[in-house]
Amino acid sequence: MDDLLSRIVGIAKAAGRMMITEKTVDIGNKGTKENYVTSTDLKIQKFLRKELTAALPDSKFMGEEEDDPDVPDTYSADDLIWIVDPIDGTANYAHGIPMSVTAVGLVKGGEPILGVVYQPYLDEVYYAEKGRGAFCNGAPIRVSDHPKERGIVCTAWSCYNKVRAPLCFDVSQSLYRTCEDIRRIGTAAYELCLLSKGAADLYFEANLAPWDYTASACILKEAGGLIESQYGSIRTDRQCMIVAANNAENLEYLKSVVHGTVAKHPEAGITF
Ligand code: LIP
Repeated sequence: MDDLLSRIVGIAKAAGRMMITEKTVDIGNKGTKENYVTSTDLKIQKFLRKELTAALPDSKFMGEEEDDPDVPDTYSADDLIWIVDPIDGTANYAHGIPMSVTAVGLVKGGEPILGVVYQPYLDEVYYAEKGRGAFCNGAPIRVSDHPKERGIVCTAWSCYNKVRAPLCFDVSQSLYRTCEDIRRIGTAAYELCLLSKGAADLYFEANLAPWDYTASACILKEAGGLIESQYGSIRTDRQCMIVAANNAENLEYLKSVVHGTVAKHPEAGITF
């Protein structure tokens, strides 16, 4: 692990530990009742912005809880941009379910080149740099070789935009007939790390923000997994539908199910 990655792992762990150490947490909502933001989100994000931009002085910062979280037009493709979710799984955190992570991704030219995801309740830190492998707590990790019939599917049902819920439930029903089982864990960043270590095998979500998947996309690719969006490759400058799998055969199967189901749900507003 080189000095920069080691420093970022330390920063992500210090940030994630705040989920456990914060004793007074103010819980608010943004947009819908399902979309929480807490005082801990804001505290972690402030800490990450300070520490990450200090680690790479010329870098830019995009965090979920920024006033204007989208990538500002002033960011050029060559910029190094931190794409950060201070708490991924905020609803779990707000409800006292010990399943949320801090996710830190770094992109250059729109491509993830570094990813760190820390799950403080299990003290698990997943990390990768482009071209240098993926790890969990220092041990190399790799996707499974499970066929789809043994596949554990991680997914969600669009709780922030329930117009898309029928699409999501139909995708789940189709996958459930073939795959082994389904898990809805509530943090995309962590679920994609489960694929990276071979504990899960396929992933679908109708709409995610770049901070939900950027860090984990780097980790998953380095672990031998595949991740795409409706645009083909994932985009880090806009929200995406995300499909991911442990191998090409299972990704093609997943895409065939998703594409066929999307065609039956024009109300979801997803186009390829
Ligand atoms: C969450 C995702 C999760 C998704 C939720 C939400 P947040 O991110 O990680 O997979 O189903 O709707 O988007 O809002 O907790 O950072």
